[in-house]
Amino acid sequence: MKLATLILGTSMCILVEGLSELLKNPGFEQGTSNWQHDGFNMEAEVTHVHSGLSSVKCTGRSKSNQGPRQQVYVTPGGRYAFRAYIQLIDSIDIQLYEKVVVKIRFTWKDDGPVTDFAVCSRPNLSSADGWVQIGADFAVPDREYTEAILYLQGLSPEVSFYFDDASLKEIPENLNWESEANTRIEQLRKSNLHLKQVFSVETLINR
Ligand SMILES: [Ca+2]
Repeated sequence: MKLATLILGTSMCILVEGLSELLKNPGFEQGTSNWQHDGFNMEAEVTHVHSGLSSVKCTGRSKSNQGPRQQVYVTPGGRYAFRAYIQLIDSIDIQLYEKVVVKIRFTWKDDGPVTDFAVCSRPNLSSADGWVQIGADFAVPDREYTEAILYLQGLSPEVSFYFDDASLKEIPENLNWESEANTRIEQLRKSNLHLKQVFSVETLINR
Protein backbone atom coordinates (compact mmCIF):
# COMPACT_ATOMS: atom_id res chain seq x y z
CA MET A 1 0.00 0.00 0.00
CA LYS A 2 2.86 2.35 0.88
CA LEU A 3 4.58 1.45 -2.38
CA ALA A 4 1.39 2.31 -4.27
CA THR A 5 1.23 5.70 -2.56
CA LEU A 6 4.90 6.35 -3.35
CA ILE A 7 4.51 5.50 -7.01
CA LEU A 8 1.29 7.50 -7.36
CA GLY A 9 2.87 10.49 -5.61
CA THR A 10 5.94 10.30 -7.84
CA SER A 11 3.87 10.07 -11.01
CA MET A 12 1.75 13.05 -9.87
CA CYS A 13 4.93 15.10 -9.29
CA ILE A 14 6.17 14.26 -12.78
CA LEU A 15 2.72 15.13 -14.13
CA VAL A 16 2.67 18.54 -12.41
CA GLU A 17 6.21 19.32 -13.63
CA GLY A 18 5.06 19.34 -17.25
CA LEU A 19 2.00 21.54 -16.79
CA SER A 20 1.58 25.22 -17.59
CA GLU A 21 2.47 27.75 -14.92
CA LEU A 22 -0.52 29.92 -14.02
CA LEU A 23 1.29 32.51 -11.90
CA LYS A 24 2.93 35.49 -13.55
CA ASN A 25 6.56 36.07 -12.60
CA PRO A 26 6.42 32.94 -10.38
CA GLY A 27 10.13 32.87 -9.58
CA PHE A 28 10.46 36.66 -9.09
CA GLU A 29 12.99 36.81 -11.91
CA GLN A 30 11.29 40.07 -12.95
CA GLY A 31 11.49 41.43 -9.40
CA THR A 32 8.11 42.28 -7.89
CA SER A 33 6.24 42.56 -11.23
CA ASN A 34 2.70 41.12 -11.17
CA TRP A 35 2.76 40.77 -7.37
CA GLN A 36 0.90 43.13 -5.05
CA HIS A 37 2.11 44.13 -1.60
CA ASP A 38 0.09 46.47 0.57
CA GLY A 39 1.43 48.16 3.71
CA PHE A 40 4.87 46.57 3.79
CA ASN A 41 8.08 46.50 1.77
CA MET A 42 8.63 43.87 -0.92
CA GLU A 43 11.78 44.26 -2.98
CA ALA A 44 13.82 42.16 -5.37
CA GLU A 45 16.62 40.24 -3.66
CA VAL A 46 19.61 39.04 -5.69
CA THR A 47 22.03 37.82 -3.03
CA HIS A 48 19.71 35.32 -1.34
CA VAL A 49 17.62 33.23 -3.75
CA HIS A 50 16.17 29.73 -3.80
CA SER A 51 16.75 29.45 -7.54
CA GLY A 52 17.37 31.71 -10.50
CA LEU A 53 18.80 35.19 -10.09
CA SER A 54 16.17 36.84 -7.91
CA SER A 55 13.76 36.28 -5.04
CA VAL A 56 11.83 38.86 -3.01
CA LYS A 57 12.53 40.14 0.46
CA CYS A 58 9.48 41.16 2.52
CA THR A 59 10.12 43.52 5.43
CA GLY A 60 8.37 46.23 7.44
CA ARG A 61 5.26 44.15 8.09
CA SER A 62 2.87 45.36 10.78
CA LYS A 63 -0.03 42.90 10.30
CA SER A 64 -0.19 39.11 10.08
CA ASN A 65 -2.08 39.24 6.78
CA GLN A 66 0.67 41.16 4.98
CA GLY A 67 2.33 39.02 2.31
CA PRO A 68 2.79 38.79 -1.47
CA ARG A 69 -0.46 38.46 -3.40
CA GLN A 70 -1.44 37.91 -7.00
CA GLN A 71 -4.70 37.66 -8.91
CA VAL A 72 -5.24 34.15 -10.25
CA TYR A 73 -7.58 32.57 -12.77
CA VAL A 74 -8.71 29.13 -11.71
CA THR A 75 -11.61 27.03 -12.97
CA PRO A 76 -14.46 26.45 -10.48
CA GLY A 77 -14.35 22.81 -9.42
CA GLY A 78 -10.83 22.35 -10.85
CA ARG A 79 -7.86 20.76 -9.09
CA TYR A 80 -4.60 22.64 -8.64
CA ALA A 81 -1.12 22.29 -7.19
CA PHE A 82 0.50 25.19 -5.36
CA ARG A 83 4.17 25.26 -4.32
CA ALA A 84 6.52 27.98 -3.06
CA TYR A 85 9.64 28.44 -0.97
CA ILE A 86 9.93 30.70 2.06
CA GLN A 87 12.74 31.52 4.46
CA LEU A 88 12.18 33.55 7.59
CA ILE A 89 14.81 36.20 8.21
CA ASP A 90 14.09 36.63 11.89
CA SER A 91 11.69 35.27 14.48
CA ILE A 92 10.00 37.13 17.30
CA ASP A 93 11.69 36.22 20.59
CA ILE A 94 8.48 35.32 22.41
CA GLN A 95 7.31 33.13 19.58
CA LEU A 96 10.01 30.75 18.45
CA TYR A 97 7.97 29.14 15.68
CA GLU A 98 5.80 30.74 13.05
CA LYS A 99 2.93 29.48 10.96
CA VAL A 100 2.38 30.54 7.37
CA VAL A 101 -0.87 30.04 5.47
CA VAL A 102 -1.61 30.48 1.76
CA LYS A 103 -5.18 31.33 0.84
CA ILE A 104 -7.26 32.42 -2.12
CA ARG A 105 -9.74 35.22 -1.48
CA PHE A 106 -12.79 34.63 -3.66
CA THR A 107 -15.27 37.39 -4.45
CA TRP A 108 -18.33 35.46 -5.57
CA LYS A 109 -20.45 36.26 -8.59
CA ASP A 110 -23.63 35.65 -6.59
CA ASP A 111 -22.81 38.45 -4.11
CA GLY A 112 -22.29 36.01 -1.25
CA PRO A 113 -19.77 36.95 1.47
CA VAL A 114 -16.11 36.97 0.38
CA THR A 115 -14.40 33.65 1.22
CA ASP A 116 -10.78 33.19 2.28
CA PHE A 117 -10.16 29.68 0.97
CA ALA A 118 -7.21 27.88 2.60
CA VAL A 119 -4.77 26.37 0.08
CA CYS A 120 -2.07 25.17 2.47
CA SER A 121 -0.69 25.69 5.94
CA ARG A 122 2.83 25.18 7.30
CA PRO A 123 3.42 25.40 11.07
CA ASN A 124 6.65 25.32 13.09
CA LEU A 125 8.66 27.59 10.82
CA SER A 126 11.79 29.21 12.15
CA SER A 127 14.58 31.25 10.61
CA ALA A 128 16.98 28.37 11.37
CA ASP A 129 15.16 26.14 8.84
CA GLY A 130 16.54 27.96 5.79
CA TRP A 131 14.41 27.64 2.67
CA VAL A 132 11.24 25.64 3.34
CA GLN A 133 8.84 24.39 0.70
CA ILE A 134 5.18 25.09 1.31
CA GLY A 135 2.26 23.94 -0.80
CA ALA A 136 -0.54 21.48 -1.38
CA ASP A 137 -2.81 20.02 -4.03
CA PHE A 138 -6.35 21.31 -3.64
CA ALA A 139 -9.77 21.54 -5.28
CA VAL A 140 -11.27 24.94 -6.00
CA PRO A 141 -14.90 25.49 -4.87
CA ASP A 142 -17.31 24.79 -7.70
CA ARG A 143 -18.79 28.29 -7.67
CA GLU A 144 -18.58 31.21 -10.10
CA TYR A 145 -16.48 34.14 -8.92
CA THR A 146 -15.53 37.61 -10.14
CA GLU A 147 -12.09 37.82 -8.52
CA ALA A 148 -9.62 35.39 -6.95
CA ILE A 149 -6.53 36.66 -5.13
CA LEU A 150 -3.87 34.21 -3.96
CA TYR A 151 -2.03 35.50 -0.91
CA LEU A 152 0.29 34.55 1.90
CA GLN A 153 -0.52 35.35 5.53
CA GLY A 154 -0.27 34.15 9.11
CA LEU A 155 3.27 35.17 10.06
CA SER A 156 3.54 37.40 13.12
CA PRO A 157 3.78 41.14 12.41
CA GLU A 158 7.39 42.32 12.10
CA VAL A 159 8.60 38.90 10.90
CA SER A 160 10.53 39.39 7.66
CA PHE A 161 11.12 36.71 5.06
CA TYR A 162 12.43 35.75 1.63
CA PHE A 163 10.01 34.25 -0.90
CA ASP A 164 10.83 32.45 -4.16
CA ASP A 165 9.74 29.84 -6.72
CA ALA A 166 5.99 30.14 -6.30
CA SER A 167 3.95 27.95 -8.63
CA LEU A 168 0.29 27.29 -9.38
CA LYS A 169 -0.62 24.58 -11.89
CA GLU A 170 -3.84 22.86 -12.84
CA ILE A 171 -3.92 19.10 -12.30
CA PRO A 172 -5.83 17.57 -15.21
CA GLU A 173 -8.44 14.92 -14.59
CA ASN A 174 -6.92 11.57 -15.44
CA LEU A 175 -9.68 9.01 -15.41
CA ASN A 176 -7.14 6.23 -16.08
CA TRP A 177 -4.91 7.02 -13.09
CA GLU A 178 -5.85 3.90 -11.12
CA SER A 179 -5.23 1.41 -13.93
CA GLU A 180 -2.03 3.25 -14.94
CA ALA A 181 -0.78 3.18 -11.34
CA ASN A 182 -1.59 -0.52 -11.02
CA THR A 183 0.30 -1.22 -14.24
CA ARG A 184 3.37 0.63 -12.92
CA ILE A 185 3.17 -1.20 -9.60
CA GLU A 186 2.98 -4.55 -11.38
CA GLN A 187 5.97 -3.68 -13.59
CA LEU A 188 8.06 -2.62 -10.60
CA ARG A 189 7.15 -5.73 -8.62
CA LYS A 190 8.35 -7.95 -11.45
CA SER A 191 11.44 -6.08 -12.54
CA ASN A 192 12.96 -4.01 -9.75
CA LEU A 193 15.04 -5.97 -7.27
CA HIS A 194 15.97 -2.83 -5.26
CA LEU A 195 12.36 -2.04 -4.40
CA LYS A 196 11.85 -5.63 -3.26
CA GLN A 197 14.72 -5.12 -0.82
CA VAL A 198 13.11 -1.93 0.53
CA PHE A 199 9.96 -3.95 1.16
CA SER A 200 11.94 -6.48 3.17
CA VAL A 201 13.52 -3.83 5.39
CA GLU A 202 10.13 -2.27 6.01
CA THR A 203 8.67 -5.65 6.93
CA LEU A 204 11.45 -6.20 9.47
CA ILE A 205 10.88 -2.78 11.06
CA ASN A 206 7.16 -3.39 11.40
CA ARG A 207 7.65 -6.69 13.17
CA1 LIG B 1 13.89 33.12 -8.31
